[in-house]
Amino acid sequence: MKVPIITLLSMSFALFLGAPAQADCPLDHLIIGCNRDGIEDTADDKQLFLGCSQKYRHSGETEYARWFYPLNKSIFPGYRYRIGEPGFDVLQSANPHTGYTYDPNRAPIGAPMVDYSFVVECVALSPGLRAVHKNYPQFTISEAGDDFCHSDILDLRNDGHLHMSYQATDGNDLRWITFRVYDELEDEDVYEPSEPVTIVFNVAPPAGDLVVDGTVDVPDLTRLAHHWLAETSSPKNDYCERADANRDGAVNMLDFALLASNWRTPPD
Ligand SMILES: [Ca+2]
Ligand SMILES: [Ca+2]
Ligand SMILES: [Ca+2]
Repeated sequence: MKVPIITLLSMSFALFLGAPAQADCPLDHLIIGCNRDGIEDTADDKQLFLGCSQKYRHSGETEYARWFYPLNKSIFPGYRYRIGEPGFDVLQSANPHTGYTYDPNRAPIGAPMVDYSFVVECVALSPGLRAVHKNYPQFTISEAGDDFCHSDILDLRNDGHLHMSYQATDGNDLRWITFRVYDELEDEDVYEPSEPVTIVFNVAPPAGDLVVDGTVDVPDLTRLAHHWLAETSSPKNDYCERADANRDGAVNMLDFALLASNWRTPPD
C-alpha cells in the first residue's frame, strides 16, 4: 500500500506532539508557574512561583534526606566542582503527555513574549559559584543582578526545558544561589514577582539560615516572621524555603527554637 508522503508527515508530527517530551528527565528543575493554590479568584492568581517539588530530589539516599546538591570534581581546570541540576521549565496547559509540566490550573495563560515575558533573575550568589547555560543560547550567571529571559528561550526554541551547570571553585564549603522570577512586560495585567528561591551546594546551611549565607542573624529572623504560622509547608515549596526547619508541615516555635540555637554562630 502506498501511503501519501503528506500522511506520513502529518503522522510524524502527531507522534512528535504526543511524545512525553521531558516527562522522564532524571534531572531536577525549578518549574515556573502562577496561582500556586490552583484555585481561581484567590490572592495568588497572578503571583508567580518557582516550583520546588524536585529541588534536591536526587541529592540524598532518600527523598529530601539532604538539603543540598553535592558538587562533583570534574576534569575542567577552572570552577572544577560541578553539577548539572537543577534546570528550569514552565508549567503548561497544552500537552497532557508531558508529565510534571502539565498543570492547566497553574500554567501561565497565553503565549510567551506575547502575553508574558518571564525573567529569571539571580538576586544572591555566593563567591566562587557561577551558573552556566551551555546549550543555545549560551549564558553565564556570575553575579547578583544577572538574569535570563526564560520566555524568550521558550519562544526561540519552542521548548522551555533548560538544563544548567552549577560550577564552583571548591567542593567543600557552603555555596548558594538565589533566584526569583518576574514578568517584564509593561502591561496592566502583569504577573507579580515570585518569592526568592535558594539552592545550596556542598553542605546544608545551619537550621534557621533562611537568607542563606552560613550565619543566622536578623535577616533570617525577618524571613521566619514572613512564614510564621504557615501551615502550607511541603516539599513543593521546599518547606517554606526551609523556614519549617524540622519539616513537620508548620512554621512555629519548634522552628524558632532551632533558629535561635544557631543565632550568630560563625560559619565553620
Ligand atoms: Ca489562586
Ligand atoms: Ca543568614
Ligand atoms: Ca516546623
